[in-house]
Amino acid sequence: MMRKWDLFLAPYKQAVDELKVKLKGMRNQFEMQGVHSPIEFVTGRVKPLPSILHKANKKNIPLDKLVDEMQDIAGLRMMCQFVDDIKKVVEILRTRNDFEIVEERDYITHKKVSGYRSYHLVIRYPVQTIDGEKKILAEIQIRTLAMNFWATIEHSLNYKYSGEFPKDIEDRLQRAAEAAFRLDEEMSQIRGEIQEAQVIFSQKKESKGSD
Ligand code: 0O2
Repeated sequence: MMRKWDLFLAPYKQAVDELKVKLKGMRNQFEMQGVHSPIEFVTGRVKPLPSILHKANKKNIPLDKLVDEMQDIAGLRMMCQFVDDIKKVVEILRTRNDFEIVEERDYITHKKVSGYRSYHLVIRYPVQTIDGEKKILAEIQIRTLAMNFWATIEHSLNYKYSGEFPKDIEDRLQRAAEAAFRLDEEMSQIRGEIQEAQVIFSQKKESKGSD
C-alpha cells in the first residue's frame, strides 16, 4: 500500500526538487546582475499523504482523480519583499517555456474572507521519467514576507483549532491581516530608500569579501 503511494508521489517530488532549483536560479540571476531581486527566498514541499487524503475527502475528490483535480500536491512558494515584486515575478514566470500556466488566482486584489493574501499560479509541469514524460500539476504561491508571516501563523492556528477559531482569535487574526497589509503599504512607500540601502550594504559585503 505504502509503495503504491511512494510511486504516485515520486514525480511530484522530482518536480518540487527541479522547480526549487529553477526558481532559486532566478534569484541568483538578479544577484549576478547586481540589481534588486524581486525574489527573497523560495521553498517547496510535497503535500504529506495524510493532508492529501484529508483534502480529497473534504473536497470529494476520488483518489483516482487526484492527478487532475488536486492542484497543490507539488507546492512552491516564492517570497518577495514588496507587493510590486509579485507582479514582476508573475510576468517572468509567464514567459517561461518549461511549464504551462493553467490557472491564476489573485488573492491579493481579492483577499480571502480569512484575510489570506497571496498570488497563486497553477502550472502543468512535465517530469521526465524512465517510463516517458509525466505531466503533473503544481501550485506556485507568490507572496510578500508580511503575507507569508500571516499565512504561516494562521495555518498553524488553523491546524490547532481545525478551522473553528474562537471569536477572539478570529478577530485578532483579522486585525493581524490588516496590519500585514499596512506593513506592505508602508514598505512600498519607502521602497526607494530601502533598496538604495541594500545596494550599498551588498557592495560593502562584496568589498569586505575580496579583501
Ligand atoms: P497546505 O497545508 O497549505 O498544503 P481550498 O478550497 O481553499 O482548500 P484550493 O481550492 O485547493 O483550496 O485552492 P486555494 O484556495 O488556491 O488554496 C490552496 C492553498 O493556498 C492552501 O493549501 C494554502 O496553502 C493556501 N491558502 C488558501 N487559503 C488560505 C488561508 O485562508 N490561510 C492560509 N494560511 N493559507 C491558505 P491547503 O490545501 O490548505 O494546504
